[in-house]
Amino acid sequence: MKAYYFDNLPGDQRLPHDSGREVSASDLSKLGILHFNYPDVEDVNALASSRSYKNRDEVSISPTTMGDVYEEKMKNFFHEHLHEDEEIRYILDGGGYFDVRSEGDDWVRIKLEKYDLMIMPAGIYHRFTTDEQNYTKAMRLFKEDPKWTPLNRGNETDDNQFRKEYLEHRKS
Ligand code: KMT
Ligand code: NI
Repeated sequence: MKAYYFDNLPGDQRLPHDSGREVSASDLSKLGILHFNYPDVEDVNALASSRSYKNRDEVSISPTTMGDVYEEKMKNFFHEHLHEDEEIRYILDGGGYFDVRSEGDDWVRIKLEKYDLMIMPAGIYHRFTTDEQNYTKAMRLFKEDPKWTPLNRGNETDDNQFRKEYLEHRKS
């Protein structure tokens, strides 16, 4: 895992876009994001049960596994959105970037590699892209039934109850 401010320069979303300004793990925790590196899946299982996660699935995101819909999926994942649930993502193979909004509404890019696990709070604005490998195999963990419909950012999401709770929580 490595986190830094996105450079906001035009160009392929899969390139690093590293501004050179690093973001520390403690800055990430202020945004409500936690990160672990778990080469042993038993650690993932233990975390899931300690946080009462009951469901999981696996996705393989690449042109080989997705064919024609890959590029379209990439556009959707990269559209800024929030979810009404906390999300756990565990990278099984390949890698990718999650961009999350900082307190000042700048993009912070989080580079995830094999065995990285990230917990993202409900209500945080984010987007996702594969990196130059064009391959992300990830486990997605859900507390209950998968409810990971992306809500694209707009006036309505600014008023969303989970968004408001997230901002309240971030203040404290
Ligand atoms: C998200 O919330 O945008 C995703 O879960 C992306 C795919 S999982 C690596
Ligand atoms: Ni998302």
